[in-house]
Amino acid sequence: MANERISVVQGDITLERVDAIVNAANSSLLGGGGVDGAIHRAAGPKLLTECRRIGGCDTGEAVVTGGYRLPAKWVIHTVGPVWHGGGLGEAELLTNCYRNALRLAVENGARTVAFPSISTGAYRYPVDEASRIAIRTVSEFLSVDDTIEEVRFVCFDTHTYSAYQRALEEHLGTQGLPRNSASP
Ligand code: AR6
Repeated sequence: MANERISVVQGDITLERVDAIVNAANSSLLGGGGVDGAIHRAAGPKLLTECRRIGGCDTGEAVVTGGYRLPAKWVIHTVGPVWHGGGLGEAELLTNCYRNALRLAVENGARTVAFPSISTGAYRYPVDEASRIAIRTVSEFLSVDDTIEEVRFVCFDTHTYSAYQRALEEHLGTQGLPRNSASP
């Protein structure tokens, strides 16, 4: 079941022991604040060197680098959309971020992947909407992929954590499948 491979936790993504963590980067790939800054600090300077070599990444796209000093073997950098009110294709771009990041995870053989809440910090995407897109897109991806064993949403603060939990519960509800329900 795709949904049983999705979990929501509260914490710092740089500490996650998964094959790949996803970075909410900007299109320069040269680092920044928020989760991007935390990932670069924890990975060490060689991450920036590799990002510089790649040269940049468009909104909605994703690129992969090594994880260097991180517990994760890979960092998948994706660039979320800046929220401008929803009329500039933000939902589609955010969907592309999750899809393209997971596609790269599969191509590199990652079996466990951790995501932060892309675009809901400095880029101001409303977290209720962003969390629904994140859960739905990952669930759809996992329903046609059987190589990824776990996708973990790592939420930094309580507000974000609650939104993702709610989005996951709602998603399970729309599918009429209670989580971990026993078979009759
Ligand atoms: N672990 C998990 N989540 C975190 C961590 C962490 N260590 N630190 C922050 N968050 P943001 P964006 C959460 O702003 O909105 C950067 O400067 C944070 O609380 O990091 O996509 C880039 O360079 C929030 O819930 O990413 C770009 O310029 C979520 O991560 C720009 O910000 C995303 O917030 C990208 O903005």
